[in-house]
Amino acid sequence: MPPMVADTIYQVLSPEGNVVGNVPNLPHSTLLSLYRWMVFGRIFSDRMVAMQRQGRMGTFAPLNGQEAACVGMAAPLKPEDWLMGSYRESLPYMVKGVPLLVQLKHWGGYIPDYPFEARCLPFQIVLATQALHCVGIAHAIKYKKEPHVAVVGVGDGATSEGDFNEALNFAAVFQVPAIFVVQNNGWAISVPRRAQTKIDNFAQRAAGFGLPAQLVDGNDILAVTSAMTDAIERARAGGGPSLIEAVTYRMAAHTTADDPTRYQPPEELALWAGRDPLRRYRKFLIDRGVLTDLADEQLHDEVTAEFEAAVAEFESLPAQDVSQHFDLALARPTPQLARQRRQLLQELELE
Ligand SMILES: Cc1ncc(C[n+]2csc(CCOP(=O)(O)OP(=O)(O)O)c2C)c(N)n1
Ligand SMILES: [Mg+2]
Repeated sequence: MPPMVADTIYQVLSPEGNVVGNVPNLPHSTLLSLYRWMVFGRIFSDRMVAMQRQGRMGTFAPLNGQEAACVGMAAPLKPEDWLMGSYRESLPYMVKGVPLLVQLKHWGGYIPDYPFEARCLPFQIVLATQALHCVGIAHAIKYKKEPHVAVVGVGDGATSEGDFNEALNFAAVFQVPAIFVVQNNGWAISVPRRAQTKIDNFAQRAAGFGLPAQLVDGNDILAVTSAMTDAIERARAGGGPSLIEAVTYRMAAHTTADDPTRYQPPEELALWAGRDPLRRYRKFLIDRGVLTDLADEQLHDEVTAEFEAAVAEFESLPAQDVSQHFDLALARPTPQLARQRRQLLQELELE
């Protein structure tokens, strides 16, 4: 079990891609699959931003720089496990089984049709609420004596929300199989990480609630995967909840509606560029003979083709009936909602 107060950062690969910790015993196919998902995440994020700029996509929250934390939090889960997240967790969702087309639809303004089999709730915009949903689901898993776990991803800023702290307390008191993953990406829009807490790191929060916690290098896919695997196995075996802080960095804008050059120091960006999660893992795979330059090129081509095929499908969909955004929200709409519905339909000349 990890210590109650986390103060050392767990790392398997150095930023240069050298082995500095215990390499998890994973078959080559799994090592490659982790890499493929990370490459997919980078291409997905870059292409989504480009599409938004071209007017082909809605507002999007990029995940550049966070690929290791995103893939590592989801890859060790089994199909029956649950995963909850925010707008920053679209990549973990796809790793868990939410189709790319569903993510394109969600970001593109369609009512998202998440398949139940993926066991992901539509990602939350209201910060930290997903932590309570996760604990509720974990409580149900425990009540039904199922051998599953529920994982939730939240940001560093979301840890300041009451919902997050209530969720930690409930999870610890009821010893439910929940795992909290804090993706500490340095920023909550323009608010720096140091403005969120007076203590050294977010993992230390857990001790006050009676949860074990682990601080991991969130740009090191092997460290995140190992820490998650331990936490999941422990929770599955009845060992209770835990928290993992993945220390990473947002290498892009908060969303396509943000201009980070107004607040993000260029030297900080340069420092983190040297800690790129993809580059370091690629070097490890090449050193181990798991990947070659040629295979990497092919993989990039395959992933790009996969993305473009889904985009073609997305762009051939009939337009979303926007009245559904209102009609599916409340059984009896408030007067304000009814007014907004009318106004939107008039503006779009649909009424
Ligand atoms: C309850 C609530 N308050 C405020 C907001 C507005 N808001 C959207 S994103 C964001 C910053 C969140 O930062 P963090 O939790 O670190 O996640 P990140 O965006 O960095 O992944 C804020 C304040 C919101 N969505 N929900
Ligand atoms: Mg953040």
